[in-house]
Amino acid sequence: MKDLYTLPKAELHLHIEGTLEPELALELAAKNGVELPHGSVEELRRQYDFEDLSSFLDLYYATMSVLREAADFEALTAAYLRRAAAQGLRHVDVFFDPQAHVSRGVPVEAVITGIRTALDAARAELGITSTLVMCFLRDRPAAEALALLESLGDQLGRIDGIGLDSAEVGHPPALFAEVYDRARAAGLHVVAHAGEEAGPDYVREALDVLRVERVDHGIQCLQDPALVERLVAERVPLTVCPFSNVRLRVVGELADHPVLRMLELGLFVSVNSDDPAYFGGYVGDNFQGLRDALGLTDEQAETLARNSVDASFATEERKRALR
Ligand code: ES4
Ligand code: ZN
Repeated sequence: MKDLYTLPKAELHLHIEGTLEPELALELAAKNGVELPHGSVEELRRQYDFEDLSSFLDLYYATMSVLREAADFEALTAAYLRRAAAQGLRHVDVFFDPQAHVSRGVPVEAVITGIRTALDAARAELGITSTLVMCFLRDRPAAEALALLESLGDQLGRIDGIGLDSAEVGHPPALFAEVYDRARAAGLHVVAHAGEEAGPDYVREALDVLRVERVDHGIQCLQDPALVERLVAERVPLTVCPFSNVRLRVVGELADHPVLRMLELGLFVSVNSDDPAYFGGYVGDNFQGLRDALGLTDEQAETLARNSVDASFATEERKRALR
């Protein structure tokens, strides 16, 4: 059987703030004089029993308050990339949530500089290529997202795409139509979370109104056979996150996860870790979990890895090298 940890792959759905392990969170809290509600590694980890997306997001936003300056974002990203290399990752499209930092008084340039410095170093040091995708928080006003995008100035050239995340239900994609129009006009890649907790309508709206290139999660498409047929026909990539879905109770247990069924239906799926520090593992761990719970075959693993490269924002030259 193949070693799923050394199988070369790409990660397309990874929130860099979701890679903040308790040890680093506490170290940065002490350095920056930030008080966390949970004062030890054990106490922090005990909070990782989530009811749903919203209960996770509360802890996620609270814990990331320890990130204050560029060096913190660089340390966070560098630590992730070392783990990513050990999980067989050769390319990553990294998400970050600028509004969660700007709203605490951290300048967006500090966030981008920190993350980019580590991403650029990883190219030479770890052989990992990357792009950077700025996500907007859908539970904040679209006007705020638009204002942030418009205010980027020089920083716009340091990001490769935009995404849409945070609490999904009640915050449909169409609210962000103008933001996406501007981003596409600026030549940025466009993706959005849709069909994680909300239903097939959100997936359809992300495609029709935001004209996304990939759908993050998307697993609720299974409720709608006509939508599945369309996603197959249009070869729309779905960035599926098995551990995340189980931890956030979107799916009962890993043995019930539909990702292999989705593959058999002809959907263009990849396997991703979402917020690996919170959901029990990194991308190789997700692959291994699928083997243990669902009997993922070597052939299925190779298809998933190949899909991750093909659906990534790596250059065509890089994709060829990784196939
Ligand atoms: C997220 Cl799992 C998930 N869903 C939506 N938004 C997010 N931000 C970070 N993780
Ligand atoms: Zn996500």
